[in-house]
Formats: sequence, structure tokens, C-alpha cells
Amino acid sequence: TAEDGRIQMKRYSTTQAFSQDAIESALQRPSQRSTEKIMSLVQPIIADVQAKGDSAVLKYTHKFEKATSLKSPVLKAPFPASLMQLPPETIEAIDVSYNNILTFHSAQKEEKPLIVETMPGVTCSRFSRPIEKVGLYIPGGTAVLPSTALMLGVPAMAAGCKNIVMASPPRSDGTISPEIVYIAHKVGAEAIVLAGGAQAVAAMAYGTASITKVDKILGPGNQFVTAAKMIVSNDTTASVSIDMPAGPSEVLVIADKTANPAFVASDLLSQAEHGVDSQVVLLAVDLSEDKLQAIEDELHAQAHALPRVDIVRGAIDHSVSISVPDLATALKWSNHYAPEHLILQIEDPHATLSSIQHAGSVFIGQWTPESVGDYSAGVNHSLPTYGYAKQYSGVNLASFMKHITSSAVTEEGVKSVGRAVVELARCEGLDAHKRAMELRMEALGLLEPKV
Ligand code: HSO
Ligand code: ZN
Repeated sequence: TAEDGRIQMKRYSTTQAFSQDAIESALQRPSQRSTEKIMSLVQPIIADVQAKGDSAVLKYTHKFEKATSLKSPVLKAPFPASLMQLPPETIEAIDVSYNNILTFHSAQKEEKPLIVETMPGVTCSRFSRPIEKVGLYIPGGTAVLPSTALMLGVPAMAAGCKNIVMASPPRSDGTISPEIVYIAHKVGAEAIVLAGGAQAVAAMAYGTASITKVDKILGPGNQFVTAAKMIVSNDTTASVSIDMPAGPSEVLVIADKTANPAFVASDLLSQAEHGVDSQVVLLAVDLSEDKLQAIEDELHAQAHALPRVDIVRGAIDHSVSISVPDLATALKWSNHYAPEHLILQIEDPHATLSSIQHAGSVFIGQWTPESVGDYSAGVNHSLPTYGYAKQYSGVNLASFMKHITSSAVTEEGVKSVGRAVVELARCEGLDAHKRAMELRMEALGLLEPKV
């Protein structure tokens, strides 16, 4: 942001001599508050909830959410209709999005087990099963995000999870947004934990008298939620896993001369309005000064019309635009950054997909704003941030499933594979292993019985 109050990303160009290092450091994520500090705040809350259960959860909700009128930390299904009163157009929007998310995630089901004969008579198979109990964290904070309830709840339901528990911080009057209650009802959630932060995570990880202990916790959250998820997933007594590490939201837009400056600016701002810690990046491919200026002017003008302009200002403060000479250079930097969202506003966006190595979700062409994926297209919006797109996938049907493998060996199989087993067991000096195979081989007359 310049001194005149102009909302503007810092400009870089890869053609400048000093560029490589400068760009690399410009593309560093804004640093997070020290995790040690956060961990030490979160640890006692977790211990308290583990020891005292419901009463501790309620105590923290009274304290942090100021919801002092709340008498119970959980709202159980069936949820009363009075708690999901919504205008018809909101119901319709939720229903459309729900259907699209359900359609896309149901299509991810592996209908049949994978069966492979690795050697004659040696059959390996793999089949999937739902994770039984899942806990879905729906953040509160500066914006309530019912769409996150859809993005986690619908795949959980499609996967066949038996117990779906949601958690979301209540408002200070103790209520929860009717959109979230309606979605919880639609996906068949058994309860909504009326709590946020570490206390909500701990309640789902360890269970309480009124909250089911879950097997996996998913969902985005602030640094306290993230720290709590890390702590409980490291505690073997909790026996709970998590989806992925979470960080601030981000978008990277690649725009060439065919891009519409207003569209580009609006996509950058959609992500910037999430939080002051959000980061947005523009990779401008061989753009004229006029065109780049047009995007910057749009960004400034549109930003000022937004109710969340102050949040936007904070995000744009550490955001950058980088001019690159060609698409190949843009893709190089995009893959280096591994954005949560990658938007392609370029001439032939489909042809570019094969060059994308790291991104959470890609938005193809000028008619595809990020918001369509955030809400309604059917893809998931719970995506790897902070460069974790290099090793994590976004939430999908598989996030709610696990695989079991099986092997089946016939008499013919003993003949095929027996010797390999016996030899490797010998190498490892594990005689019981070796005997287990040898006994079968002897029984089939493939080996002389040992006396
Ligand atoms: N863009 C966010 C998801 C979201 N947007 C929720 C609107 N509501 C994930 O990075
Ligand atoms: Zn969004």
C-alpha cells in the first residue's frame, strides 16, 4: 500500500538483474506466530478438556465466545426446525451447492476392490472403508463459513462415515448460524459442538460425556485450532488423525494479455478479503505497462468498494505482482510457490494443465472465478495452503476413507513365492517367519521336511 492510501501489490519483474533472489523472498509466506508460544497456550486447554470434559468445554466457550447463557456445549440431532429458519433463496443456494459437491465427491468412490495377481496363485487386493467417526471443524472468527460445513460434511456423508460431529464457535448469545444447522441436518450430523478453538478440537479428540470421540478431525481454523490438531494427533492415547497442516489462505493468478483486468482484480480481492494474513500473487505474462496498470487500478477501485477493505489492505500489504516474459516462466514460479488456488486467465488455459505440478485447486479460464469453487461448482475448498500443495491433496472423498489390503495364496502360489519368503526371512534371522513358509512348502512336498 502506497502512502497515499492506494491499495497496491508490490511490483517485481523477473527481467531485472537482481530478480531471482528478490522474487524468491517476495514469494515467501508471511511468517506465522511462533508455534511454541501457541502450543504453550493450547496445551493446558487440551489437558483441562481431557480431564473435565463437558464442563471445561463450556467454561472456555463462556470465556472466549462470551456465550455465558449457554448451558450445554453440544446441540444434538434432530435439530429443531426453529434453529434452521432461512430465506428460500439461501436454502436453494445451499441445496444447489450440496448437490454439486455430492455429485463430484460421490463420483470419487472406488466401486470395486483392486485385485491383482502378482504371481501365479498369489492374489493381492485393496478395498476401501469409511472412517467411522469424524469431527468437522467449522471456523467462526471474522466471517462465519457455512460453505466449509458443506465442503466437509457432504464428502463425509458420501463416504459413509457413521458418526459425523461438527464443531463451531457459537455467537455471544449462544446461538449458531442457521445455515450451519441446516447443513448439519442435511449431511446427517449427529451433533454440533458449540465451541471453537483448542477446546473444540480436544472435545472431539478425547470425547466427553455428551460428545462422541472421533477418529479423525478435519477442517481449517486459526493457529490455536491448528496447534490443537497437531497436539492431539501426536498423542497416541487420543488415537486421532487430522487432515493436513493449515495456514493462511492464498491465491495465485496467471494473467496474459487476453485477461480481463476487472476479473483478475476481483479474483485477487476474493482471497484478500479472507484475512489480513492472506496472500495474493499476480504473475503477469508479457503484459504491457498499460494493461498492468489497468489491473492495479481495478484492484484499488474495487477494494475501496468492499466492506472488508481494511482486511484487504492488510493482505495486499504483503502481496506481490511479478512480471514475467512468458508463460513457461510463470509456470515455473507458480510451481515453486505451490498455491492453494491457481487461477488461469490466459489464452489457452486447458493446454497449460499438463505443466502444473503443485497447486491445491485450479480455476480454468476467464469465466471461472475462485468463488465458484469456494461455494458451488462441486470441487472442495478445503485445500493445502502454505506451500503444502507440494505434498498434500485437498479434502476429497479419500480423506474420509482408508484402505484395507488382503493377500490370498493358493497351493500354486506357495510354489511361486515360497522360496523368496524363506530366503528373506533367513537374511533377517527371523526363523519363525521362515518356518511359517517352510511348513507350507513341506506340506505340499516342495521341501524335504526338517527333523
Ligand atoms: N477461499 C476459502 C474458502 C471459502 N471462501 C469459504 C469463501 N468461503 C479457502 O481458501
Ligand atoms: Zn474464499
